[in-house]
Amino acid sequence: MEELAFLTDTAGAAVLDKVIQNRSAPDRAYYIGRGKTEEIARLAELHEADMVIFNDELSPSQIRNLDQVIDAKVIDRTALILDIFARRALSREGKLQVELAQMHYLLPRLIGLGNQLSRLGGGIGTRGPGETQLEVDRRVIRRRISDLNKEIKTLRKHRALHRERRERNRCSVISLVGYTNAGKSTLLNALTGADLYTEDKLFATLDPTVRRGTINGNTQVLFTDTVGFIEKLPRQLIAAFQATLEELLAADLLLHVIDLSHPDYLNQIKVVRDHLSAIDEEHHQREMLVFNKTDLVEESSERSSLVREFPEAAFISAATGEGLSELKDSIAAFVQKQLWNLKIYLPYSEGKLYAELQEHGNVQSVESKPEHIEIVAAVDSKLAVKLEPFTRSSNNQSR
Ligand SMILES: Nc1nc2c(ncn2[C@@H]2O[C@H](COP(=O)(O)OP(=O)(O)OP(=O)(O)O)[C@@H](O)[C@H]2O)c(=O)[nH]1
Ligand SMILES: [Mg+2]
Repeated sequence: MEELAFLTDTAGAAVLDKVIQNRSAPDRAYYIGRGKTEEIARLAELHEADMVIFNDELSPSQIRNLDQVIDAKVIDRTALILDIFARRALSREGKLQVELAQMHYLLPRLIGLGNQLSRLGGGIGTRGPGETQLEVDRRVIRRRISDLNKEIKTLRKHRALHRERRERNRCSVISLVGYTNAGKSTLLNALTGADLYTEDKLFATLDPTVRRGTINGNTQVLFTDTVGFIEKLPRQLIAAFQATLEELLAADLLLHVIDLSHPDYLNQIKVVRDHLSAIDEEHHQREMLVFNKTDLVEESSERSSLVREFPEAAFISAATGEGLSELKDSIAAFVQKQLWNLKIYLPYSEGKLYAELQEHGNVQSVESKPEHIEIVAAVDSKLAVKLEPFTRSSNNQSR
């Protein structure tokens, strides 16, 4: 409920009152009990509230029934989050993805909405003979869904090209993931000197961002930042953002950023991990926990039990810079582990390979001997395969 209030605030509305009902199961007709519905109706009137927001997704008929008793607009958690996303989306793809989610949310809820569809700005086609307005509206929405899917697909193809180019550069990709407001964008800024938008509101970031960064002097990596997760993230949004999320998870390393100052951070870890598992079951192999906002909490016995439970985790403050250099060391160590450290005895005739090694290998030393060049380098597996014939000893540090 605290989070719902935060979401409401983020959407630009003021919270007047909160009502909680304990029930063993939601009521089919009203979600809450009939008596509670009347109580809320009276409260809404007393406060002159414009809106009543429920902290779960309501069925179309529940919204309709509640609407008849309560003299204020009734919306659910899903509609609220969709609204925030719609305000936050800046990129073309983000906007299309949010609209797609909105259309999927709207489709089963058209009954009883009457002519409200025009509110969405979607042009309603001419009514065919014998068709009800509802059928026309549904047809318009289905067509819009299919158009949106097509357009998103085209944009995605374009992005795949970017990805290829990135892969050719053989840069490790490190994605920041985590609960919304955990400090992902702040951390990206701290790691790369970027200037991303951060705010003490939910879903400040919606569009994926990539920034180049250098870890400990010579290791080039790409950092990506994108939308945060939340409990009960509307499935329409997950579906619409699926491809973006999959791409994000295709990273070499996932920095799971956690707001240590949030009272519910342990549950937030679980929520994020559940979302990640739904996209990629193997994600935990690449996950590194980063407990952020240490400046807001006192060193406590809780901290030492966290260290015991998550020995690999980093404790940082993206705001003050505390722990950042240790985090960078851990990232560098991880990236290094992805590479093969080779001692290469390269004949002088292999000029092309030598050039490739200089360009893409992390060359540590070069020594010219009469019969060959001795090179010590950390290379990725692709280059390691090519170098195989000229390698005598190699320590495979691959994960
Ligand atoms: N005190 C303190 N505040 C922080 C720290 N890191 C981030 N913040 C604040 O936490 C809020 C959220 O930070 P963001 O970087 O926008 O968080 P995010 O994870 O990108 O959030 P979304 O994009 O909304 O999902 C901002 O007000 C930041 O200034 C930190 O280490 N200490
Ligand atoms: Mg952000």
